[in-house]
Amino acid sequence: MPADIRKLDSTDAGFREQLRAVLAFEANEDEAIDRAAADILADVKARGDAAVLEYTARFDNVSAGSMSELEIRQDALHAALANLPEARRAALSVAADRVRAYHERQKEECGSDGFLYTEDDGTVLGQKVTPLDRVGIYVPGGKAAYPSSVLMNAIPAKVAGVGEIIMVVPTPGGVQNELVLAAAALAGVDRVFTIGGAQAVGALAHGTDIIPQVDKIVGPGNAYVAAAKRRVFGIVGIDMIAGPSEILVLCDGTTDPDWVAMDLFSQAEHDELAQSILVCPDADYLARVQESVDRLLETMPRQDTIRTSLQNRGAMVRVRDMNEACEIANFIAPEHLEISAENPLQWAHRIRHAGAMFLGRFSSESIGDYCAGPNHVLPTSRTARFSSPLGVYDFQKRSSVIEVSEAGAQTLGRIAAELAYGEGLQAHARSAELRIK
Ligand code: HSO
Ligand code: ZN
Repeated sequence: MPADIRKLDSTDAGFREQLRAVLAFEANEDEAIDRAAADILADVKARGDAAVLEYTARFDNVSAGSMSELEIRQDALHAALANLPEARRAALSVAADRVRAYHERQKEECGSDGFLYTEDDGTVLGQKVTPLDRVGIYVPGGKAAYPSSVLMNAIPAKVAGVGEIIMVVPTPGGVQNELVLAAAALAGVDRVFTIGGAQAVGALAHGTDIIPQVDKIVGPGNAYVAAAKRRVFGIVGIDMIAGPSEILVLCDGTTDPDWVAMDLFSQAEHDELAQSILVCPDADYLARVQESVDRLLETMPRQDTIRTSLQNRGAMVRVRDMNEACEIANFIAPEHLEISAENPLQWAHRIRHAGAMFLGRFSSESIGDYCAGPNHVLPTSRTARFSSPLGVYDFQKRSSVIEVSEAGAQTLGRIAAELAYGEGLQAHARSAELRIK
């Protein structure tokens, strides 16, 4: 059965409206789910481990007498790594090394040592950068349990210098994902608990007798996890609430259509709401990609998910030229952007909004998903207009440093006092004035 992908043409009068309709996505902030998450959080806050154990028994069908039984110790994590088939272990460790190397470079380039400078009168100003003390990483269980995401979340935290990394991963029916545990070992995760859902988020946010309270929770999860993360934001930091994954391929019509079709599939197979869009100036080429889609789809184990995703949210857009393709990319601000073209750099210069850019026909998004090195946790749902990939900087914070010299206290003190009187704040004014000779 072929996939009926929507076709758009930028020369059509209603094009912008049609494009908006393709992009429209209602984040399902279901009230009932939010209510349920709130109740679970309150219960976990009040009753700690006992509540988490009860929910784990109810939702994951895993019974334990105490929370300590749900901790997977370091030796078990390392055994999972050692027991992997050789090729899998080698691939995972190359991926981990490359992700680490990239984030180490990121740490250097982002000036993570902060800065200090001295003014003429001896006043010193600066910024101190400090890694977070303790971070929680949520790893989904079941269908969307991705070992690669363990690497992508834990390694930048480690590189940033986070003191302790606590991972939670539900194990429905008690089934552990060995590759997830192996990835935790490689990434240097400190402790792992087999809990999930809103109860795990609550445990990390509030702390229990056994589970340490963290300062920030990162990682994707289902609607309950997302609702819980939203609710604990402020008590702890959170990363982002990720929407379905997206790819936008800009193609000049010179790439093998099968390659492009498979790139669209690679996103579509994630879930039925994932979005794959192809933009190209050549109508014949689009038709050839559609042929590839129809032929290759039959060969895919996840063809039902791919077909539904392509039919629901996919599109092929014919544009006037590659300049217009770039303009559309900036409007869409996709999570992943492939520029599958000759001389991709000439187009990349025009791109302002994209979570990650894959340049040239050899740069498949899938390589970026696993092992290129940059992070695969990226802004979705057009948030690349204002946010960035997960990185070392998400696991650090900054403090301002101010050391006013005696001479500085004279000049700055007068300015501060003047402004304080203007605001009617006497104590502020006097505090500055007392230091003036
Ligand atoms: N494309 C996903 C990441 C992923 N792909 C994990 C495979 N495993 C979101 O960027
Ligand atoms: Zn992927």
